Amino acid sequence: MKITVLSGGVGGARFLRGVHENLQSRPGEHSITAVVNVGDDMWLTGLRITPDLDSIMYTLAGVNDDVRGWGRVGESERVSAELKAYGVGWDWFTLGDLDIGTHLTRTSYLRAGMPLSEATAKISARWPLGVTLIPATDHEVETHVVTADVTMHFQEWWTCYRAALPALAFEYRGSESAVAAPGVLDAIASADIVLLAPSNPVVSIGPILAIPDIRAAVLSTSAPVVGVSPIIAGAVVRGMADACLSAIGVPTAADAVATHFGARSGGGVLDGWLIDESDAALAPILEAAGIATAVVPLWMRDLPLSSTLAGDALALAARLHGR
Ligand code: FO1
Repeated sequence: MKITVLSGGVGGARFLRGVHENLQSRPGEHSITAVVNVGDDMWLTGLRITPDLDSIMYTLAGVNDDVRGWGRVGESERVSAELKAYGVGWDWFTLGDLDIGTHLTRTSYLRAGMPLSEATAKISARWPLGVTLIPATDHEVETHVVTADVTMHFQEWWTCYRAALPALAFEYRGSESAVAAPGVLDAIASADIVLLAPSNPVVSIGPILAIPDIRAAVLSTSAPVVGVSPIIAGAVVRGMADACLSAIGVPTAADAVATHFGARSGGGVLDGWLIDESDAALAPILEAAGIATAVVPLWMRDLPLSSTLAGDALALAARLHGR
């Protein structure tokens, strides 16, 4: 089976680990490709930082700091202390020493003229991830947040202000002229199943679908497109998606996010959507909107639960494939 997953960082990484674990237990050949958000990316102290690609890579490699949710386990911050002493970088955004090794490697490849997708393939080859990581685009399409007084990089809004400054809008800068990275369109067109990870709909999945040829590929793929709600019982699972959703006028509810993505039969991207048992009452609304719905436990508290959730998503897709 060929699975393609559109994914952000932390929630997406856990889901991808579940997809990989679930396929391990199935007979036959399988491949998983993650099309990863680059909207969080930025240049910092001369280094190109790609948080979502790194969260997924570290998680699948088993070296992620699962307590903090990002960066490397067993990290030290000696270089970061020196950067602070020199007054460079963002003192509220800590680059760990091991993490800087990744950023230096990536930046050396980029400086040598290599596109991000090629640099990512070389860096992620260090570990047997079992998933091919491709950035959505090789263009630097960075998400910026418009607030009442200033427009800032997403990372500053998210990490420095903890999304507490009301966001008026989100800008995916340069998305309209960006193109999919090599391998992305084929991964979507030739997939048996396309999954939307339970990532932030606005700042993780949104920037991916804002790349015109990626959205077109999702709309036209013969594979069923199934998403997993990042909202359970009207609340975000982690992160601050509610602050993002309210900014674009979408209620923080499992059905509202699905209808925001839209049913493919109505020009949207979804054929199916997974919601938590606590949201079971929303299923008829979604079915009426043309989005087939599965009501299953969505909490990914451990790897077995993540694998079960992945299996539920694949089962809904299989049911739809027959359509
Ligand atoms: N998040 C924080 O809350 N504080 C940090 O200092 C921080 C540093 C950091 C460094 C590298 C990296 O890849 C991620 C980092 N993050 C940090 C998390 C980051 O904000 C998130 O991974 C995503 O960008 C938001 O979804």
